[in-house]
Order: sequence, then C-alpha cells, then structure tokens
Amino acid sequence: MKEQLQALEQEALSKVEEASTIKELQDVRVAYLGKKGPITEVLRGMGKLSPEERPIIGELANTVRANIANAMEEKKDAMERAELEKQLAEEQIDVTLPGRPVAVGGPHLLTSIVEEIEDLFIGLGFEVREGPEVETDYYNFEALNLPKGHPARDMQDSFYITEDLLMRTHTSPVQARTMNAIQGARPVKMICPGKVYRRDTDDATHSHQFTQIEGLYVDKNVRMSDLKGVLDRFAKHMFGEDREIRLRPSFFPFTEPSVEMDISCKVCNGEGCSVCKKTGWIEILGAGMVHPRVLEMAGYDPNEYSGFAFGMGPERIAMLKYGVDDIRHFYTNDVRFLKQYHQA
Ligand code: 2U9
Repeated sequence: MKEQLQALEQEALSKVEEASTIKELQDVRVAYLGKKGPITEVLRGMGKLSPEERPIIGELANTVRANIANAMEEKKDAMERAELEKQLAEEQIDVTLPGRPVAVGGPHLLTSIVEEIEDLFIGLGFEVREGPEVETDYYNFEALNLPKGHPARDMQDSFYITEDLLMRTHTSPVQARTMNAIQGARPVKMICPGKVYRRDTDDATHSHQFTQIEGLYVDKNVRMSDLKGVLDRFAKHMFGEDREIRLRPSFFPFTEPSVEMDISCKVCNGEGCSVCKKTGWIEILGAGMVHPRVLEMAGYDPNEYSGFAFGMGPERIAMLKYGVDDIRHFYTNDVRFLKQYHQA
C-alpha cells in the first residue's frame, strides 16, 4: 500500500507538472484528490490493515494528499502570475505619451460682451441690478411714461401672459422698481443687463428675445454733459480710443430730451463706406435725460433731482465690434461660431 501511495504521488505530481491550463489542473485535482479518486480509495481500504500499519499508512496518505495539493497550489500561483505578467506586458502604458486634449468650453460671446460692459460701468461707480423677466403692465409701461393707448403697448408687439402681465419688453422696469423702492431718499446709479422679449419675426437683425443693458443715474445736478462724458468713455472703451461720438436728437417716452449716439466708423474713419452706409457714423445706443414725470412717479422730486438714462443692445455692440452679420448666430449656438470668440 505504501508503494501504491508513493507511485500515485509521483503520477499525480507529473500530471500537475504537465498541466498547462487552470482547467487541466482542476481535472488533475478531481482525478487524484476527488471523492472517487485513488487516494480516497486507498484510505477506504485501511480497515483491512493491521493496527500497527494503519497510522503509518494513514500518515503517509495524508502527506501524499498534502504534497499533491501543495504542488497544485504552487502550479496555480505560477500560472496566474505568468498570465498577469503576459497581460501587463501586452497592456503596457507609455506614460510619456501626451494626453488626449479635453475640449474646454468658454464664455459665450454675448456673456463676454455683457461682462466687459458691466466691468466698465462698475468702474464708473454704477451698481449692477437684475429684475423679473415677467413684468406687470405698471412697471413695464405705466411707470415709464407709456400710458394706456400708447402704440408701444400694442398686443401685437409684446408677449402678454394675462391682461396685466407680460414678458418685459425692455429692462427699464428694473430701474423703475429700484427708484420706486428708494422713493427719492437717495441717488441711484445703476445698470441692468438682461433678457427682453418682443413679438418679432426673427431675421438677420431682429430676434424675438434679445439682450439689453440700460443705465440710470439719478442725483442732484445730473446734466446732459455727464451723460455725454459717460457715453464717450463707453464708446472709446468698447471701440477704441480713437473713436468720436456724436449725439443726435431723438424721442423716447421715458426721456426728455432724448438722443441717439453714433460712433465714428472705424472702417472708413468717417470718410463713408458700406458699413456706415456712407454716413461716416454708426448708431450705437439711445439715451436721454429722465423724463420728469418718470422721476415723479417713482417718488423723486423733479425740481430737486435729475437723471440720465441710456439703453443699448449688447448683440448690436458685439456685431459691430466683431463683424457678426446675423443676430441669430447668438442664439443658434453653432460651436464653430462660438469657438472663434474664446480667449485661449
Ligand atoms: C428709466 C428711465 C429711463 C432707458 C433708455 C434708451 C434710451 C434706448 C434702446 C436702445 C436699443 C433699447 O436695446 S435697444 O432696443 N434703448 O434707446 N433706453 S433711454 O431709459 C430709461 C430707463 C429707465 C426709469
């Protein structure tokens, strides 16, 4: 029996040696160490042995079983290690390769322009204020000297929600609300950027939703020359120190007198070209001295306080500054367009 066990051990060890896959190794385990295997068979026959032989053969059988199991374990470890090394060799990573560039976004051109304008006015002492896009008839029209029956209040021109509520058609209600909250107690110096809505058919120069930045400065002794100085600074900051401005008389219900501001054409330097329609000037924004009735409605004494206001469309500013030929580019968000204006 002793020789039988030793022969089985040699046989099993050489089978382990020969096994080249984990599966083959498992088959060897089942064949030699399984319940129906030869070692179990030997152990079953131990009852026939003499009491002296039984412990000796029992110990030998256990040693043989342990030797085979150890050999299998070692072989399995070696196989797994070899497999891992093969995998590592195949999947080697070259850490010196440059990484794949991650596409990084940037601010939208309109955002950049609005922020540039905000920064300039903050530097001139203006506060930036925002307000609701759904407005009451009172703040959108009435408080701005646009009484009932005024053509600008036409249902055809605005997005009405109810008879009394509409999408704001300008950012002026933010200024009217701010002044109303102060009730003439102190000066106001603010700009309000934001989205506005008009019922319009979209084309290269019209959009049913666009952006405005309006400014308001109300204090004692605010004069037209203060307005002109601020607008001149704005024009030179946005379009270059060599730009000239001119003010032309105009009309807005909320300002009196009202003006429109032009800048000298950069393309032809005032000579006249297709960009400025041969005039040498390009219209940039509207402005004026706040109408005394608007001041009064907001709780300011027009005999004590005066103010100037202005309004502009940042899309138009960006279109002129960067030669964008269609306002819809700001809203269709084609990345090929947007990418051109990302600072590196
Ligand atoms: C208050 C009083 C006065 C704001 C003003 C303009 C002139 C103006 C347009 C330019 C192009 C808007 O973007 S646009 O369509 N705006 O010309 N806006 S004065 O005047 C105000 C505002 C608020 C309380």
